Amino acid sequence: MTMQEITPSVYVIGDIHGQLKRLLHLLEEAHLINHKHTWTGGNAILWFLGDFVDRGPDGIEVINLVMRLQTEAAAAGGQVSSLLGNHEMLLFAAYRFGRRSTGLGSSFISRWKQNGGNKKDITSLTREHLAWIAELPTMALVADRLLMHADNSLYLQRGRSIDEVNATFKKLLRTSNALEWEETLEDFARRGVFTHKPEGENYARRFLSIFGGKQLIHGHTPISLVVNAPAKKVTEPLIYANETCVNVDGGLFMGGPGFIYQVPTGLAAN
Ligand SMILES: [Mn+2]
Repeated sequence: MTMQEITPSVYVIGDIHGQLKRLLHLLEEAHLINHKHTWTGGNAILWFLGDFVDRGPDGIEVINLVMRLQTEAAAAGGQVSSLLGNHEMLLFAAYRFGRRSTGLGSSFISRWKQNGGNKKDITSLTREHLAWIAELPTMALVADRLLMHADNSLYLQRGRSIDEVNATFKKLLRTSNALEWEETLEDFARRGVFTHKPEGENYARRFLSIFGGKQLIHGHTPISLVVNAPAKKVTEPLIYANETCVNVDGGLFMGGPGFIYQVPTGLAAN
């Protein structure tokens, strides 16, 4: 057996925001599912970077699909995993705290609505979904890539290793500390920390030296907004900050066709 046969392919996909049809199309195109939407990816590894819900029509259906594919992929020797996005937290908080306000800003429900909250998502949210969301990691190291939802500095403030950051978020998702929730939602919404030159690259390198990995892969910020092009034209990731960062947010909610990024084997940036 050659290395190629035993090394599974690694795929990463960014923010879906309720665009179930487009996600199904992309997964079929990549031969990760068949026309019956069953996992056909074999031992492939597929990572979602979070933000399944809000801004689009079928957020919970997207989560249902991912949960099912997770089981099917595992049975086939593959893997489907996901990070926690800020929109999963927004929905979770709207469900948990409702009209409550901490005094810092608007209520959790209005914050969620302002960020594209879809009533259909909150009414079809079950305890199983909430339990699944509460277990999602916030960061992961996969094939020498540091995966995180957002191009945002909050991770650094919440731990000094991937395990620490993940533990901090899991703990928060179990608590009813509304103020802490609100502060985290506020922080999590920020973006663009790796974009500015030359500080962006230095910042990315700091992330990689602290958390590990040769390159950082994130979503959260539609590529079309960064490059100032229509989302419809975005069909590939944006590699930037001297190849230390890869943005995979295709801006599906803005009408982008989206894409699945197959992580190149071998080392990318250094
Ligand atoms: Mn996001």
